[in-house]
Amino acid sequence: MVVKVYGSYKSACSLRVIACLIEKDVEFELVEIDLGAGEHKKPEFLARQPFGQVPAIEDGDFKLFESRAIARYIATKYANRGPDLLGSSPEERALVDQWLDVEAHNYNDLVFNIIFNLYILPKMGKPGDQEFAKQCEKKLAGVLDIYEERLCASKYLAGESFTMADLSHVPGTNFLITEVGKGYLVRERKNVNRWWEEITGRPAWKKVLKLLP
Ligand SMILES: N[C@@H](CCC(=O)N[C@@H](CS)C(=O)NCC(=O)O)C(=O)O
Repeated sequence: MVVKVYGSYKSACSLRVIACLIEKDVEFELVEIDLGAGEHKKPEFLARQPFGQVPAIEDGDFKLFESRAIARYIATKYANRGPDLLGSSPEERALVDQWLDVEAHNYNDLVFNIIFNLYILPKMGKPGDQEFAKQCEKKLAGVLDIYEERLCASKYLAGESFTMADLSHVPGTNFLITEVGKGYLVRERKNVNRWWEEITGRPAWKKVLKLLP
């Protein structure tokens, strides 16, 4: 069964799902939603995702939205295929969940606000809020200092193997580096840099990069 992903290669949240599908070697088809044209706010898409945001998926008759929930669903359904992204013992699973929650609640918004104000708004011909972006960068540096400490003690965020917690960070951070030139936030932290090289050097992420416009 081919999983249909309603999203965009320009969206970090869609890439989170696509990276997971590729890690798990699950066949998928991207149904491109044109964000520039506001297709995600039209009734047909709102029937899939009532908040008007990509991505959403269709796996046979089963429909789901929210990128992290989708990624967890795929990793659970295809647990016996590819790397174990969720952990096997209750403790391993809890650590994956802990760092996934950190990504969702302490990391993602800061990255998004920097990209939104320094890249997306200017691209739309609107001035971004430079001061707000600066404040977010300062807070993000503080979060990355905590990551540096964690990654000094373990190879990956949730322990010694690559999991969903690491994968979930990749698409947004990639945009932060490539579109906004904030790679120094990673490079200037020895263990964060080592981790970043490791998680973006994976064959699955290299395949994602080849799909990008
Ligand atoms: N929590 C949602 C967030 C989805 C999200 O923010 N999607 C962005 C693209 S990465 C989007 O659709 N933005 C357009 C909008 O919010 O109008 C998820 O993880 O799926």
